[in-house]
Amino acid sequence: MRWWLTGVALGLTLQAAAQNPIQIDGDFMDWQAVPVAVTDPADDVHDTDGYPLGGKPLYRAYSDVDLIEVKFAHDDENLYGYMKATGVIGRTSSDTLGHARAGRYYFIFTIDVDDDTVTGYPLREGGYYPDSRGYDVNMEVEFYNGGFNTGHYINHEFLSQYQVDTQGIQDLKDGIIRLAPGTYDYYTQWVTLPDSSTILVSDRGPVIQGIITIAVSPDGHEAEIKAPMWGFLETPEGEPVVGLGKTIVVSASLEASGELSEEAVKRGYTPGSKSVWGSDTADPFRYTISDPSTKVSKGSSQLPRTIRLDQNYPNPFNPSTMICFELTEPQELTLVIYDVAGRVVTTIAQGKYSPGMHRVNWNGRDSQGRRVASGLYFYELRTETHRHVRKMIVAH
Ligand SMILES: [Ca+2]
Ligand SMILES: [Ca+2]
Ligand SMILES: [Ca+2]
Ligand SMILES: [Ca+2]
Repeated sequence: MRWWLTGVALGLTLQAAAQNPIQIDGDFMDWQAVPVAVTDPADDVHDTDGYPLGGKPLYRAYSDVDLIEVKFAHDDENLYGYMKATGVIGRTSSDTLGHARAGRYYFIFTIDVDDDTVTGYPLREGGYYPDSRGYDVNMEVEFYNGGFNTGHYINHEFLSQYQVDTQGIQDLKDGIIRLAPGTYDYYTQWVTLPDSSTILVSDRGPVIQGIITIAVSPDGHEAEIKAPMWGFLETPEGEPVVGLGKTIVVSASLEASGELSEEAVKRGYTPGSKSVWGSDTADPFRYTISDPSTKVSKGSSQLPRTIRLDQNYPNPFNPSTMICFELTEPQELTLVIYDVAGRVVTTIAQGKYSPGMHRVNWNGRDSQGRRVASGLYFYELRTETHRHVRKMIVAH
């Protein structure tokens, strides 16, 4: 797989082609070539909930959530996040280890996917009081009761619990997210499984290993997360919510219940007995999920939009579906179907195509003529300068 890194601004100069992709393995050599996205002061952890009106929240002595450095990267399919903390990332009290209660710890990347402060919710944390606005979705990991609990996605674009329970739940079943104004309090939270199904989850739920993975360094100070972009689902128009070519704004936070914190010790609490919530957020940064194919070509950032690839119809489908694309100039291209593991299933179009709209039918069979299994597939339209990928679902 090819591999790209992008800094905080647009442009070709920020691409550093690393030799190896990030591995979620608890080893951090793979992050050395990735530029620091943002640094954060040490010892600036604050009370998660207590906001005197217009004032700064209360200080907390809590090194485990004291964020000091953030990095961010991507490849064709995934977003990768890195955080460094003064203390131990993911440490929680555990009732199975004799603590009085089970603690919680959150490793959070909050994303404004449309770079628009009207959609999404405000974050009232960090060094940028009073508000940083516009966050639509999260990719995050919850640690609970001494260990990993879930790596989940969150959509914060609801204005009432009623809206969550009706539209939100239905949208999740349909695999879509609407970009809309939201609040911190109302959200859907889900784990995506490798077969592309989603499970609605809530905090402290059962341990579910979905497609988001995390690894913490042996000393606990560093952690790396991988979140496949397709797990953020699609807009009602069939566009990926998070995808190649988009510019997003990212905010990194650590937050935890703090039964084992220095603050709890300072207050004389019995170890693991009481919550002393604390969180730390770094300044948000803008990040372009550079489309690799537009980057390798010369002067590509100035290229006109020459190709459009539409959502297949019908979708989900059985047994066949139509894929439409439009060219504004003659193009040499391939249209290839991949399975979720990235294996080529079949090539359904190849050669030189004239300007205009083209329709290609796929009969749901691989290159050997065998009917493919139900599930998620990708179709990729590739030319010398562009590459577009969309998802589709075969449902027998
Ligand atoms: Ca690694
Ligand atoms: Ca900090
Ligand atoms: Ca937004
Ligand atoms: Ca901070």
